[in-house]
Amino acid sequence: MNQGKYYLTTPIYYVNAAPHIGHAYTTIAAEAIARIKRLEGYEATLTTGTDEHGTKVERAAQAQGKTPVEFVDLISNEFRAQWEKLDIQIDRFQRTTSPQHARMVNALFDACRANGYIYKGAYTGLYAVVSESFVNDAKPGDIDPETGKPYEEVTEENYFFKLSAFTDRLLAFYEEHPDFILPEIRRNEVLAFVKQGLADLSITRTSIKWGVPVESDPAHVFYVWFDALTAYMTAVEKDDLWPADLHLIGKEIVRFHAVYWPAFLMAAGWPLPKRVFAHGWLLFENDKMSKSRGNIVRPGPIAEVMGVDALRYFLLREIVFGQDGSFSYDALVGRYNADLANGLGNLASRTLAMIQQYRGGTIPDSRGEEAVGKAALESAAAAVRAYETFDFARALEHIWNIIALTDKYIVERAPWKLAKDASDEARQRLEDTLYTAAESLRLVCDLAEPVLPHATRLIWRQLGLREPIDPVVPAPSEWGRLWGLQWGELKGGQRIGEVSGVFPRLEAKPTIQKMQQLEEAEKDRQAELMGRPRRAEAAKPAEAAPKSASDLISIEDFAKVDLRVGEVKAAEAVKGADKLLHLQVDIGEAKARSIVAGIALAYKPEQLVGRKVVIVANLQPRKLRGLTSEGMIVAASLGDGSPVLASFLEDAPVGARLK
Ligand code: ME8
Repeated sequence: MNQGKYYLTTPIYYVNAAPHIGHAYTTIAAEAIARIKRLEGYEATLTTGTDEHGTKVERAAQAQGKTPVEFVDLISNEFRAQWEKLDIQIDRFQRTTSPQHARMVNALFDACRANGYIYKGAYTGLYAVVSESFVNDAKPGDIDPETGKPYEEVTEENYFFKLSAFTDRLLAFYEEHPDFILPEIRRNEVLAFVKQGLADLSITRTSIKWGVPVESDPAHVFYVWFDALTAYMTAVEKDDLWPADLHLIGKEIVRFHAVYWPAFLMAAGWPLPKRVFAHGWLLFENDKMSKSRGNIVRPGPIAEVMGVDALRYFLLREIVFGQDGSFSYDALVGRYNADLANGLGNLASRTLAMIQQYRGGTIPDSRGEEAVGKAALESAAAAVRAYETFDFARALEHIWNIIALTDKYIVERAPWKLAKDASDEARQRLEDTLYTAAESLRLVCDLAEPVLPHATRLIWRQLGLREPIDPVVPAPSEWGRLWGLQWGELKGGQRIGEVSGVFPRLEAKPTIQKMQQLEEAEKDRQAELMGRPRRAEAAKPAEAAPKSASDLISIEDFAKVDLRVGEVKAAEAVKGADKLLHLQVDIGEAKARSIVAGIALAYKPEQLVGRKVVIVANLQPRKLRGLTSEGMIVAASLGDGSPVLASFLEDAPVGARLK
């Protein structure tokens, strides 16, 4: 029954943020797919890892007084430890700083170069001097917030990849492999992007130090994606598992996986991965959860309070795989109580308790109720089909349908009444009923195992099945037997194990409070790990106050700054600039001032309208992103750079001057 290998990957996560629930989402889904594939008879191998190069990492290390190596070791270990804590079974953990990886990246480069797809050229871009890096999303004339001056245009020599040569070959490839990019909406996006024609890609830098050196030209290091994507191959170099059967990723990196990566491999003449599946985003309060937005939830506290399986179930049941979905604590506890406590947990405890009570803990010798068996197997087959397309939510719906129909059947049969009837017929009906309930429970556990690996093992043991045991958990050589999906596999006469509850009901309020408390502690711990000050310390002044007389200014100097009370009349996001908001601020003049402020990560536009703020009203106007900014909004800058707007305890009239 061995179907051969199945190699799948998660993204190789950046070490510029500690792991959060968004990373856990992909990793849990990938691990569940690995389990599904094992049940289908494949020898599945799952790779995850950490993407550890680049300027941002170098700077983060520097800010902490650490070498890049010390810093990346720390954060990479944090990822590895997180997956261990969540008991996610990872087969390979690939770091981009490993020596084998450097060899693999160079091998890919050399192969592309030998085939004529690499050339040296000049790369010109806007350069941020302080961070020593090119700024990808700036336009000429944009101001570098770190210097207050426009970004400089800098040209450096880079190696380029001839991506332009692959437009037609990629389109032909997508045509021949309609399932290469899933879901379809992502495929259409990629097709539209490639059809516009592709520009060549700069794949090395001389301005960056922290990267994989180009062996044949060590002044250069490889630039992020050429380095990171290759990690998928490094991880399995020794096992001969390439090409990957599946790259599971978030939708924001589909272009790198579905355009650049196959083009690099085509250029090298190496085999291409078989599929890229891009899932949606986990949203929190309707916003993408991300480190830069700071609206992150960590998986650890949820697993600690509600259990790992509750977290897995919520993520895979609540969010349609491929679409965006929201995380909320209320929905998490709601799902848990409705589906796990009242659903699976209740079916397990009532079934096992009845077998204990009415049959002294022995599974009755019966084939069970054929009609229930038939309906259950139909749902089971539908669940397996849904799993095959990674539609976890649908699969779980079908599995829970088996629970519902079994619950209904138990209520109709009323075994508690049958137990009081001494007739042979009632006795037989009771045996059939108990067997049916137990067999349904066994089937549900077989099907739910990829999502609920811990609870299902617990229930199997309570059903008296050893672990691993046929027919429930086949040995690796028998993988694939399981989803033959039979009815009547439980053996009559078998003793059940010790019965204990799975998924006890949880009271929402204290459960949520507990998770939120742990979340705060975890946030602090991670902040410390990442070298950012804790929130309480973040208020410390970033720079020391001036000490010598020559550092002091006169009152006249201060009077030159025209500070005014203003009221925000309108606020909106600035397209293409994550950090900027465009405000209209009334300072008592005929017309409201147009002000572009770098506060979008800390404030939502709707929070600002109607709010009183302090404005520097006599700054020279300047252009930002094509918008004129006629003033500056005053804010305290916390240690991590996040702003807190200046405001008044008492009401201050619009236009009043601060002196
Ligand atoms: O992009 N919702 O790494 P990264 C869902 N190093 N998934 C989320 C998420 C959210 N809110 N936030 C993160 C990189 N993810 C590169 C990858 S691969 C060769 C290099 C998950 O640390 C999702 O899988 O920014 C997303 O694609 C990935 O984390 C981004 O991780």
